[in-house]
Amino acid sequence: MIGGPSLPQERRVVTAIPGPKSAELNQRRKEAVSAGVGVALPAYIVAGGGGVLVDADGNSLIDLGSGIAVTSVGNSAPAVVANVQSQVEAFTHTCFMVTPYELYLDVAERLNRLTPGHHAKRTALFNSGAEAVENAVKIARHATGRQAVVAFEHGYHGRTNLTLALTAKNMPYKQHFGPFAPEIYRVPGSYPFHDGRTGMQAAETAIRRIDRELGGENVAAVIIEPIAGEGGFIDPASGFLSMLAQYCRNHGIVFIADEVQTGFARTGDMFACDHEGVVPDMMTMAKGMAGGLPLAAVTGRAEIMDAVHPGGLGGTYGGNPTACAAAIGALDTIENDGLIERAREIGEIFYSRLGAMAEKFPEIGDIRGRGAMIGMELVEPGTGKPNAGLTSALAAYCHGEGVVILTAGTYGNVIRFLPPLTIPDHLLHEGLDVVEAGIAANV
Ligand code: PLZ
Repeated sequence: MIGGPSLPQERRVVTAIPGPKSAELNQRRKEAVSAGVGVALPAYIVAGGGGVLVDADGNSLIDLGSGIAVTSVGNSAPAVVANVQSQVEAFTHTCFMVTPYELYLDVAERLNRLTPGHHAKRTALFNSGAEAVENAVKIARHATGRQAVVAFEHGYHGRTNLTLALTAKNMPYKQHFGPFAPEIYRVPGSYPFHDGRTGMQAAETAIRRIDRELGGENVAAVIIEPIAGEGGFIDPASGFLSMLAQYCRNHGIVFIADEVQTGFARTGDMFACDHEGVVPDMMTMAKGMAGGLPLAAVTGRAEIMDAVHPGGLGGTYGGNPTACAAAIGALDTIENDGLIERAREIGEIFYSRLGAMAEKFPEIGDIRGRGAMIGMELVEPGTGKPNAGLTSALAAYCHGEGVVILTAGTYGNVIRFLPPLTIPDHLLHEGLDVVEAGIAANV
């Protein structure tokens, strides 16, 4: 089946979801795939494009998740497909560390130009968000000669050993997987809905903790997601990030923005840092960069990135030529199709529709985020306690009705919306109609 934007842009439910063919495949999964790999909605996909995913039973689902913020340019975006096709016909792999190729340079130059700040920059390419984060920490430690790394409450940075140490939440990520990498310290971030503090107050608390417990001169890096993703789409109060960045500058600490989830037009800016004009020393990127192919990057100040000895960074597949070709296709699509603007429009639709729902349902405690990265925190009316039960019931309802939505949050009580930026308005509205009916059916 051919996917891409020419797929009919409709929700079409022709069987139970998952239907009989998916159920059969899911049985095979249980017998072949480790039980440790979870699945949110076992509808097996055969095609995707625009704002839909088509499953093995012929259901057409509205995609409000983009495979966790990856297919921002839509599945099988034409420029991604064309670039990948011509690249796989030319050559599929040489290993950049053995015999290099121009596409890697194209991506590096593009990222050096697109990321915030006009200083000299360098880039290194990897395969996954976690691998980018690992390398960012390695580079920061090497460049500063220091060891301590500061991460935040509700932070998420991956599932490898070092990145699990940086990740805050135990279940399901860390449970029984320790011991974790040393020299990682966690401090409170800014969570306006819960802490009620201004950005400056929250930053002062974090900075006091760093000063008191570590001493700024011992810290190699501070790593933060400009909007916490897995932790619950937590948008820090304004001023928080800039004050933290300033503290890092004053103490020679490498300020790393983990834009793996927020990057590449998702938040209505090319990067979430752009919103407040924050210029990080280093940025980690992946997901939305390559239209669905696995590619990740670390871009940072030239003097930090070049501090590492030649041969100190690398990996067999990092910057794979096919993934680089896909990235060029995805970045062209973002720029040529005005997807940054489109993310803002999508955000306006979400805010107006969810705002109207919040008037009716006291269970909607908070609506937050930017652009096409919108979270809805569900609470128990009266007490304001996290309502994880309603959150999972709502997700299950939407899945059954052919709308793919994802949950998030330290307390499991956030519905997060991450539609492809190519989704048409009518599907957004129809998806939100289903969300509204799902809340009404479960309160
Ligand atoms: N940093 C900010 O959001 C990945 C995780 C899904 P990888 N988020 C999705 C899951 O349950 O495993 C993520 C992120 C931020 C780093 C990562 C890690 O990126 O490509 O999954 O390794």
